[in-house]
This record gives sequence, C-alpha cells and structure tokens, in this order.
Amino acid sequence: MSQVILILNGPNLNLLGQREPDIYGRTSLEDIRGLATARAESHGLKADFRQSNEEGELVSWVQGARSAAAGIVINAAAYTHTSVAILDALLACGVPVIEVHLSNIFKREEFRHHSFVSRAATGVICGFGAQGYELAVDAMAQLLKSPKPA
Ligand code: CA2
Repeated sequence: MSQVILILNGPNLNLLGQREPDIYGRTSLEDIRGLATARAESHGLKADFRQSNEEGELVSWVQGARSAAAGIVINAAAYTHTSVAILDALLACGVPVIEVHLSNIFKREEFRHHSFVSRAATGVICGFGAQGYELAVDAMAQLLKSPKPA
C-alpha cells in the first residue's frame, strides 16, 4: 500500500484565489490540492490534503498522523506565528515535518518572521506560491527514501 503524506492547511487558506491575489496569487486551494496530489502520485505516494480554520482540529489531525501518515507537510497559516499547541503536537507526532508558506514570510511584517512550526520541521519552503507545495512533496519523498537525523 502507498505511504500517505498528510498535507495540512490552516485558517483562511480556503479563501485562496478569491481575495488578496497580489500576496497569495490566483490559484485556489482546490488547485493546490490537485497539484500536490499529482506530485505525490508521481512519487508513488498518496496525499491526504486538508484545511481547517480551527486550531484544535489541526492539532487532532497532527496527532492522528502518528498512526496514519508517513510524513506531514504543513502550512499552518497564521497559527504558524502563534500556536505552541500545534508545535507541541508536531514535536510529538513521530513523523518528519516540512513547513510550507506561499509567501516569503521574511519579506513581510516582522510578526511573520517567527515560526513556532519551524522548531519541529526538517525544513521550510516559502515564497514560491503554489509551487512550494510541489517542492515540499518532492522533499518529503526524498526524506522518506533516506531519512535525515532530527
Ligand atoms: O504565506 C503563507 O502561506 C502564509 O502561511 C499565509 C497566512 C499568513 O498568515 C502567514 O503569515 C503566511 C495567511 C493565509 C490567509 O490566506 C488568505 C488567502 C486569501 C485571502 C485572505 C487570506
């Protein structure tokens, strides 16, 4: 059976393509689901792609990955910068984590420069728009073939 990559998306990412196209582009989250799923399949992996506006739901999905997924790709959106709960869940999940952002958070406001998620991530991809999800899936496929030390 194929290994599963859990791809998690945080609050407001359901609005992608409909608002603020100058920052986040015109690609919808459904388009990104399609891109990430196809890229996972090209590596013989399955993508389980989800979005939630609720912190607790994201925490529960991260907890579930221990038994259901080989790795997590996460764009925690605004919770990136605020959520110790998501960080603690990621630190405990026992599978590799890759953090992704559509925008280059380091070119933006100061409050976006700090990420709690990064402490649990093997690596971070930001600033490449929707393509960042494909890059993250490629990186996860590589990690699953030859794991890196934490
Ligand atoms: O660049 C990213 O991927 C972010 O994770 C996006 C978050 C932001 O809080 C992070 O600092 C960086 C915001 C997602 C909200 O997405 C929207 C999309 C369209 C319209 C409004 C919000």
